[in-house]
Amino acid sequence: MKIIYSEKEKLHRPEHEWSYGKLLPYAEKNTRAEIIKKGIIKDGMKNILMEANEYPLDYLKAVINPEMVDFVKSCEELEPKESVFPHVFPYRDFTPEFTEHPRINLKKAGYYCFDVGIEIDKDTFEAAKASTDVALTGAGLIINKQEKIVFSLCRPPGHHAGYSFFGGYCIFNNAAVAAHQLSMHYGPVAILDVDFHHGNGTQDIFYEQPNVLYVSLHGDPSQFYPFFSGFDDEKGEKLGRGTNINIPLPSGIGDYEYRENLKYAVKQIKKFHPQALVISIGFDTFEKDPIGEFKLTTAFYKEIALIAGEVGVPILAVLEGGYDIADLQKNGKSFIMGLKELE
Ligand code: OKP
Ligand code: ZN
Repeated sequence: MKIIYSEKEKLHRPEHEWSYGKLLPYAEKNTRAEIIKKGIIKDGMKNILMEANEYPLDYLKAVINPEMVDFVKSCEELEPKESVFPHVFPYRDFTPEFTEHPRINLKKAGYYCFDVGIEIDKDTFEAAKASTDVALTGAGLIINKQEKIVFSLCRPPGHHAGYSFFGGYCIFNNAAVAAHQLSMHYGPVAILDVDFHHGNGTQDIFYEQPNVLYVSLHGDPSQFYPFFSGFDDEKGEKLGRGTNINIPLPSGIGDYEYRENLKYAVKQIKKFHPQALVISIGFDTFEKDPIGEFKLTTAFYKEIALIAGEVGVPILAVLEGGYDIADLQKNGKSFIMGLKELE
């Protein structure tokens, strides 16, 4: 087993996010991945840590709109105090393709942005790219048959970022970029998303793809972010019909109810016969998380790994959310202990 990290991920550190008309401190702290990494060192497991390699941008552009990737990269030229934090969102039926409307001021209008929970500055690209490299390095170890179990400490997270949009703290979809590589080299891949929120970006990227199954357990979108996506009648389209499974859950559920639903999800994944499993792991399902509204306990994260392990294929776990900074290290460790048992 290996745990992948990159020091560069910390570079992206917005100060604020808008939430229901209030300007709040940015909840997605830049130390999130590092906190889990420090726990590994503290527990004497330094030997399983590995720094990420760098991959060409083509790996991202295989599943992300190349124009959006280039736009985020172009933001490296912003002034030190300048940032892209739009409050205008051009509607897509007016501007279906940016190439046809090249006069749009992308740094002002949130053309690629779907919410006000993200801010891009000159350091964002480097950190977001590093986060994707962390996921790709993990996928590489599995593809080359060097490892069967890998945990990529990605941050910023990725599952809200789609083919042509970013938002919800997510810039590039780390899990999707990695899953695509796995599917190219390995055959069918399943993505199990156990973050509190629905991964609308991951769903978007694979919605018409038959070779990647997306299964997500999340707070019911009629009540929780992202509000418009994650309902159980979203099942995939065209060749991807049937390869998208959403399991919306009510607020307040604990280990017991979650376990039942997770077992159901794993059963559906097994029927798909994937050759590899990507887990989008969010710790915002924790009982003390300031954003998520489930009541999972620390010990349960180990169980999540063990239940997912029943699929019986190589696993790439990718970090998504988890905002209770005080307990993130021990929740991360619990999950890692489960992964270790799968080896
Ligand atoms: C990202 B991930 C609370 C507003 C929450 C964004 C939530 C993004 C979650 N002030 N807005 O899925 O953990
Ligand atoms: Zn989340």
